[in-house]
Amino acid sequence: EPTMFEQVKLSYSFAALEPHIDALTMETHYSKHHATYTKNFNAAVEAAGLQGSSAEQILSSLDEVKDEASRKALRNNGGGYYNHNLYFEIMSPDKNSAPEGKLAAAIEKHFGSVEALKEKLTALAVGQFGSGWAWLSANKDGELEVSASGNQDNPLMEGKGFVPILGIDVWEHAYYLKYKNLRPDYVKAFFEVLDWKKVSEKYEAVLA
Ligand code: MN3
Repeated sequence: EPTMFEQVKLSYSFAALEPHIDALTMETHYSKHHATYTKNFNAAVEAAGLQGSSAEQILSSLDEVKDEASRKALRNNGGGYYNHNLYFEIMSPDKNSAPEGKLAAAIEKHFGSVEALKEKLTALAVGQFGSGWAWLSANKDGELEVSASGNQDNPLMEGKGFVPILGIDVWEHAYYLKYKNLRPDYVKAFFEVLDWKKVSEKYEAVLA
């Protein structure tokens, strides 16, 4: 039996991020949307014979998948699987509200301040037309980059060696129940539950 990709286990309850992210949105997002991406990714990986590869490997080398339908299934569902694992991992009810260690220094170097970075990420998240994500990514040299992408695409797929360490889901399913059309209010709320300690750990893992 090959190892299957699994959803990250939540370290908090669905209601724990209230009032910023409501419990019903969290439950639906995790138990329905993310669960479906994960199930379909596993099926696509098996169909493509890629068992044994990591999600990072698969998403970084989609060009090597010659069958178009297979490549599309891996891209959409693999992105959905990977992106949501990151998203759910970097939120927390604990108030870890500032970057730590090497990440704190890198943010100051690349963006000037955490506030300036948050402004850039907010502009990208709010400005992303339709469904997609805003990202903070890092490479092995410690460089940081912000970007946005449509659908379930992510920086791994660009093949430039940048790994996402912070992702803001701006699909309507991430916020519509509570915030309706007010995406800027959701993005503001996201930063209230963003666990910078986790993001700092992710940064150091990319460097390692
Ligand atoms: Mn989502």
